[in-house]
Amino acid sequence: APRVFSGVQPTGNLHLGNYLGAIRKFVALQESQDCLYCVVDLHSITAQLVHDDLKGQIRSITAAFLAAGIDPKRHIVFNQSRVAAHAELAWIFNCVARIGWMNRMTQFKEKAGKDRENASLGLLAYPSLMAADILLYRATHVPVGDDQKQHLELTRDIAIKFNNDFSPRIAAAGLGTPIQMGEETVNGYFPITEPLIEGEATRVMSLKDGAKKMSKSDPSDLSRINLTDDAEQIARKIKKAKTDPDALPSEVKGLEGRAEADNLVGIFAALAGQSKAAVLKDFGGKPFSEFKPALAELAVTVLEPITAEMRRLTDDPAHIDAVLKDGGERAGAIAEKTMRDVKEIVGFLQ
Ligand code: AQP
Repeated sequence: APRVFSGVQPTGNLHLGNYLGAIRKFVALQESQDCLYCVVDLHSITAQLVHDDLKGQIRSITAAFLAAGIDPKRHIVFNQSRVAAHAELAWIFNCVARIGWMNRMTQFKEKAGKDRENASLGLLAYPSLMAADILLYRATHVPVGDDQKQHLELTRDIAIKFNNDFSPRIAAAGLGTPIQMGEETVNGYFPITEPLIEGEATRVMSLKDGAKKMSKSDPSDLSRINLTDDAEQIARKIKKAKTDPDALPSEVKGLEGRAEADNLVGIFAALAGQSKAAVLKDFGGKPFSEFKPALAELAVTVLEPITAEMRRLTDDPAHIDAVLKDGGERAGAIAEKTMRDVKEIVGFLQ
């Protein structure tokens, strides 16, 4: 059966990129799918070990999930470290994945920087833990931003290698199910997960540099719109966003080579639920001095109710903690069954 899994790291203020690229899609998918949404706290200590207020960050991401409209009763909302099987399956996947696969990850190269020898082993193994997050629930679909595409390919590689290497054992244990691999159907244990990277805002760029993605860790707060920003801050950041001096083009083709313009039009389109072409139909030929206030107004209209609800929820940490505890218990029950199967397949005594 189809199942959706996705995670967000509790590493700082959520921004518009996280919202449009991920969280908003989580909300849309819950109407038709069985979903697990996870605050991936184990991932958050890979790049930086010590955090000032990790508990507060975990609660804040959970509040954003709920404020955006995720229903924790119909679906599962939990924090990763509560279900020990994530780390357990990640260990097995560390032995499935090859070091070469990890060394090729662009996120590792970017986050490790020049001093690669000094990056944590966890940062290198990050995609293996991510594969465990997804495959522990045998999730078939993962909504993410474009930056996670390579990691999801690696999740598929891990599932394929596990299914192949253990193929006779999977069959002997009677644990094989038909797995769709492109045109082919094979017998395996783990599904070959499909990334869901669609729409006009799969990669929201920095407001200060159209070549860099909007990111929590950018030192300039003007580079991003945080989900905690108020109307005035949002308007100011959009006003100060980098652009070129030309008017907006009337066709999408005209955005080529104009990264900043393309980004702002893409943000408008995603917020309005329109295509870029439709946005340019309205704004083609108009200067940024006209487009920017309209974008600011739209951003405030969409984000303000979420921000207000997030604030209300974070004032009641006991409620958030109860949601995470309940979600953790339900996730744990699914995970336990998978780990029993995996231990049987690998051949551990249990
Ligand atoms: N700029 C973005 N545009 C679209 N989607 C994005 N995502 C992140 N940035 C953008 C998506 O948000 C989800 C959660 O991300 P995460 O917190 O798990 O990891 P991240 O990609 O490392 O987020 P940041 O904000 O960029 O943090 P730093 O600065 O630490 O690198 C994912 O689905 C991601 O694709």
